[in-house]
Amino acid sequence: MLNKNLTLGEFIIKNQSSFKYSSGELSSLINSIRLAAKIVNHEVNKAGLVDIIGETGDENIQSEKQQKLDVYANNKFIKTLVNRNIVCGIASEEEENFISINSIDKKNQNKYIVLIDPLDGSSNIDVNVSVGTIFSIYRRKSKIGSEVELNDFLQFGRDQVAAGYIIYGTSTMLVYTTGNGVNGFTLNPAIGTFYHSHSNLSIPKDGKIYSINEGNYLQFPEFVKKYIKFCQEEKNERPYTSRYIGSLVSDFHRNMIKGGIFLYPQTLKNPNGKLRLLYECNPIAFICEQAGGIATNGYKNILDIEPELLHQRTPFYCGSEKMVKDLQKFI
Ligand code: AHM
Ligand code: MG
Repeated sequence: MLNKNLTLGEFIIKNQSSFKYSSGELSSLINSIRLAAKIVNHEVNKAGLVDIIGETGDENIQSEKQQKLDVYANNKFIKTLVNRNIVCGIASEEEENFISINSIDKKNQNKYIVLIDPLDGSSNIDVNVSVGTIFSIYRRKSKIGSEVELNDFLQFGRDQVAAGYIIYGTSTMLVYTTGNGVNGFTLNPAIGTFYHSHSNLSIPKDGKIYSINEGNYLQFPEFVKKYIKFCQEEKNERPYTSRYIGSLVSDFHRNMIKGGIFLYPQTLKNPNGKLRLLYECNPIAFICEQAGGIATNGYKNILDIEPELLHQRTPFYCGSEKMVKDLQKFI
């Protein structure tokens, strides 16, 4: 039952025993993410007032222009997790290589690693449109106490222990799953506390919204073009409408609440798709599945893709079960 007076901190303590591997470590880790999220939220909200919008002049490993807030959020999440000594390794969209905390703290005995997109949809920052943070948590595969290895990060999405996102929108929300349903918490900015606002979130089985960057239409594979036409045709009273923010967290969040499908296909420019498997698609796919939806690359469930690269990309289709199945009929 939803109790809107319950804080995220209280919820984590209350549900600790239902976590798959309950030692308190995962709870502390989610608490650290909560803290960093509040700090980043404070900065995102000041954008426009302080000198934090715009580009840094540098590019990240994906040859994308880094925004000042990208860098700020990346530093805050990494510093919070390192300083609180709560993980053994971190991989980030903004870092070429993963970080092994054991190189910093030789006594590190932690078993979790985190993959994070610290500020997703950052092209929206300068124009006051919602952005988000996406995170994915795994148990390490290598021996506790040793340096983490690439293989600790290249795990199937299916093996995630927890995943979540923060949406810096009209209100700021933290949504996460530990494989036991999806819960959402809304920040009361006056007192800096997240409250349990959404219990056991579920995606409607069918929806009306399709979300895709139609500016790339000519580059889409045939089945995606056909699906878009299917959504646009008037016959059979198909009442579809298009909504696209260009911020994965926001587009997914809306579709999860209202019912819909999000599509980011391969294009000529990005033949493997644009979105990154490990810290964008896998966590969203885990949440999507936990909420009753489907996430696929068109041929394979996202959570069953074997990763080969830290910054691997994939085509991504996710959302309401019926809509994803309708799309797959055109393949
Ligand atoms: P980013 O990680 O560089 O911010 O890029 C990811 C974002 C997603 O949030 C969004 O779904 C997509 O890029 C939008 O891309 P496009 O502008 O090509 O439609
Ligand atoms: Mg991103």
